[in-house]
Amino acid sequence: MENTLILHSFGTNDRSGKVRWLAHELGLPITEQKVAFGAQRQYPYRDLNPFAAVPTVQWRGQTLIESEAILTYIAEQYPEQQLIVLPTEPSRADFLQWQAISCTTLEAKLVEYTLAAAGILPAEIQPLTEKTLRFKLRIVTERLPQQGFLVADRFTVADIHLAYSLRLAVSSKLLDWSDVAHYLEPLMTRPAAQQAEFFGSIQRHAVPS
Ligand SMILES: N[C@@H](CCC(=O)N[C@@H](CS)C(=O)NCC(=O)O)C(=O)O
Repeated sequence: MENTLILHSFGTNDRSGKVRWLAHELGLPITEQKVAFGAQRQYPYRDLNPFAAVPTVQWRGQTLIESEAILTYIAEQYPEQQLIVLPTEPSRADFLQWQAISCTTLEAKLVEYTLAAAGILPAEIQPLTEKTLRFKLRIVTERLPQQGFLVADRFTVADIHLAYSLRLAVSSKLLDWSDVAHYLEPLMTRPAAQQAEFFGSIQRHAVPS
């Protein structure tokens, strides 16, 4: 199909989940190409993504890498869906700021912390990053909206990026579920998030005991 997005990923929990969620929001057909762990460092995969990481997307004749850029680029192709905040909108600065907090300030450190906890990366990473992460996550939770979305009174890709980091923070016990439930629960009910199985790793937190 012309609009089918080919998504290279390890599974549902890596950053490809953000692309998968967006694709479902937009109703884009997805063809999944699973990458065995380790194969991302080999050819032919590195012909697609020289940086040896997932996600990689093939879409409309282009190869796209870097999840933040992928989400922005795809969302921009559907301006009527208003999934990004435009330079002409009053909330533009807030939108860029939340994206940067999620993708730059939090995400890489959280992924490393989680992988260290799982024994995939050296255990020393955890004590080196924990204090900073706990501090920054506390500031984020203080700034979360009491209800609704991060910016512009609508769902945007900034919510997808932050939800990815918050999900990692909850599953690695850097945050309590109660700190973020009011923000994440409405996102978890979105059909596209459920189709993408985005919150699978923390679903049990949302089920009342
Ligand atoms: N900034 C990149 C990071 C990509 C990244 O590091 N992906 C991880 C999975 S979430 C990966 O492929 N790790 C394998 C490796 O580093 O060898 C993005 O947002 O796409």
